[in-house]
Amino acid sequence: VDKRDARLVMAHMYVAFAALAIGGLMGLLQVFVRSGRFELPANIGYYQVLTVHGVMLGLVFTTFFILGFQAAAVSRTSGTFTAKQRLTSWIGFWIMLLGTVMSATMILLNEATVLYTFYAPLQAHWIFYLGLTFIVVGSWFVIFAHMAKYAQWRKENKGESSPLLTYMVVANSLMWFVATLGVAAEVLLQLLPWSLGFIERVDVAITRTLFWYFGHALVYFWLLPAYMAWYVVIPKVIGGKIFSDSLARLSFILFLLFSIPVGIHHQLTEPGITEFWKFVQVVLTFMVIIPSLMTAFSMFATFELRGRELGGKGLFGWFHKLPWGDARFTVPFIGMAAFIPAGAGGIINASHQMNQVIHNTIWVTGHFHLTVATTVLLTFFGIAYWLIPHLTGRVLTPQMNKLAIIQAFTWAFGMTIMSGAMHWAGLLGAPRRSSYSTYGDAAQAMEWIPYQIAQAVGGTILFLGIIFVLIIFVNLCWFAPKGDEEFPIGEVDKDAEQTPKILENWKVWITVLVALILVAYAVPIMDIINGGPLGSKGFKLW
Ligand code: HAS
Repeated sequence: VDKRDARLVMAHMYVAFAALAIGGLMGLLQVFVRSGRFELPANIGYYQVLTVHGVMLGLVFTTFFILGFQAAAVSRTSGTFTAKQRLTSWIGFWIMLLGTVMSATMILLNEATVLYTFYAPLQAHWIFYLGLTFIVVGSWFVIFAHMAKYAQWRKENKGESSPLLTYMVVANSLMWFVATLGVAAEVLLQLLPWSLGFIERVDVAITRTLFWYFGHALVYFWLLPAYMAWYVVIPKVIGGKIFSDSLARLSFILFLLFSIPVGIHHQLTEPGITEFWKFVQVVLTFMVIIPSLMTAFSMFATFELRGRELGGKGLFGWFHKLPWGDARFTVPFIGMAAFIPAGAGGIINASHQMNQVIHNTIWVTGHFHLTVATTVLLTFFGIAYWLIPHLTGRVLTPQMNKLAIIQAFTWAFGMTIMSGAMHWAGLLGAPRRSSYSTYGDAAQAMEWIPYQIAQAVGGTILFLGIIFVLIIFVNLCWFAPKGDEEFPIGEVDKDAEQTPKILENWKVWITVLVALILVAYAVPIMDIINGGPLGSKGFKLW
C-alpha cells in the first residue's frame, strides 16, 4: 500500500483502537455492576456506561476499522488512490470523526443515554443525532472514494473480472449505502426534528422499523470484512489457494441481497406488524444463512486441500498440518470456530417460535458477543497483526506473535465463560439491558445471580485480552523493528471454474435488491403509517 494511502488507513486505525480501549473499559464496569458486587459512583448511570460501551465498540470501533481496512484492500488490489479519491476519503474521515466527538460528548454529558440502538421512545440531545448523521454522511464520502477507484479500475481493464478483494469491498459498500438510507431517514425525518422540538411526537414503531432495516444489515457490514480476510487473506497465509472465486463472489452477492430485507426478525414480538410479514422476513432471514454455510464449506475445503498438500493423511490428518504457530491464521481461526455455535444461536433467534423464548433476554447479548465480539473481533485482530506493521513499515516479532496467540486464547476462554453464562441465564429468563436487581428477592431472579458472577469473571478475562491487544497495537505502531510485512493476497485454485460475468453486473443485483426491499417492507411500513394492523378496523392478517 502506497505511503499516502497508508497514512489515511492508519488515521482510521488510531480512532478504532482508541474506541476499543474506552469501550472495553466500559464493558468491564458493566459486568461488575451486574454481578451485584460493585456500584458505580452516584453521578454515573448504568445505562450511560452501557451506551458508551455499545456506541464505542458497535459503532465507532467497527466503522473506523472496517473503512480503514477496506481502503487498504482497495489500494492494495486496485492500485493507489488518485489525489481526488484520497481527498474525498480524508474529508469523509474528518466528518466521521467530528460526528463521533459530537455524539460521544453528549453521551458523556448524560444527554444521550439512549443505547447503541437509539430508537424512540428514548430521546437524546439533538447534537447526538446530528453527530450520528455526520458519521453516516462521512462514511458515504469514504465508500464513494473506494467505489470511484473500482470504477476507474474497470474502465482501465475493460472486460476483465475485478480483483476479488475490491469486488468484496464494493458489495459491502453498496449494502452499507442502501442500509444507511434507513437510519438516515429515521434520524433526519423523525429523531432530529423531534429532539429539536420541531415536531411534537414520533411514531415509535416507524423509528424501530427504520432502525432495524439498517440494524440487521449493520451486523453483516461487520461480518463481511472478516469474510474478506477468510476468503482472500487466510489462503495465502497458510500457503494454500482460494477454493473458488465464483463461490466467494456469489456469497457476497447473496449477502448484498438478503442482509437488508430481514430487519423485522428483530421485531418478532412487536405489535403493529402482522404475522404474515414477520413470516416473510423470517424466510428471507433463512436465505441469509446460506452464504455463511457456503463460506464454511469453502473454508473447510481450503484448509483440507492445503493440509493434504502438506502430507496430512486420513480423515483429519490435514488439520494438524495447518500453521498453528502463526497468529495471522490462528487468531481468525478461533473466530471462525466461534462462529459455529454463534451461527447456530442466530438460527435459533430467527426461528419465530423460539424467538419468543429468548427475545429481550440476555441470551441475545450472549449471541452478539460470540458473533461480533468474537468471530468478527478476533478476525479484525488477526488482520491488524499484519496490516498495521505493513502500513507502519514494521514487522510482527515472534514475541508479539506469541502474545497475539495468547491473546486469542485468553479471549476465547473469557468469552466462553461470559457468553456461555449469558446464553444460559437468558434461557432462565434473565433480561438483557438491565442493571443489577433481585426483583424483591424473587426466586427466579435469585437463580440468575451465579450466572451474573460468571459473566463478571469472564468479562475480567476479556478485559485482560483487550490490554494484550492494545500492547500489540502500540508495539506495531511505534516500537516494532523496521521491516517489510506482507499484505497477503491469495490466488485462486487452478481447478476453480471461470467466474461468470453476471456476478459483476451490478445493475441486475441492485434491481433485485430494490425489489426484495419493496416486497419485504412496503406493506409493513404502510400498515404502520395507516395506524397499524391493530388499528380501529380490527386485526387484519395482511
Ligand atoms: Fe444475529 C440479534 C439472527 C448472525 C449480531 N445479532 C443480534 C444482535 C446482534 C447480532 C448485535 O433472527 C442484537 C441486536 C440488538 O441489540 O437487539 N444473527 C441471526 C442469524 C445470523 C446472525 C440468523 N448476528 C449475526 C452476526 C452478527 C450478529 C454475524 C454480528 C457480526 N440475530 C438474529 C436474530 C436476532 C439477532 C433473529 C434478534 C434476536 C432478538 O429477538 O432480539 C446468521 O447470519 C448466522 C449464520 C451463521 C452460520 C455459521 C456458519 C459458520 C461458519 C464458520 C466455519 C468455521 C470454520 C472453522 C471453517 C450458519 C462460516 C473450522 C472450525 C473447526 C473447529 C474445525
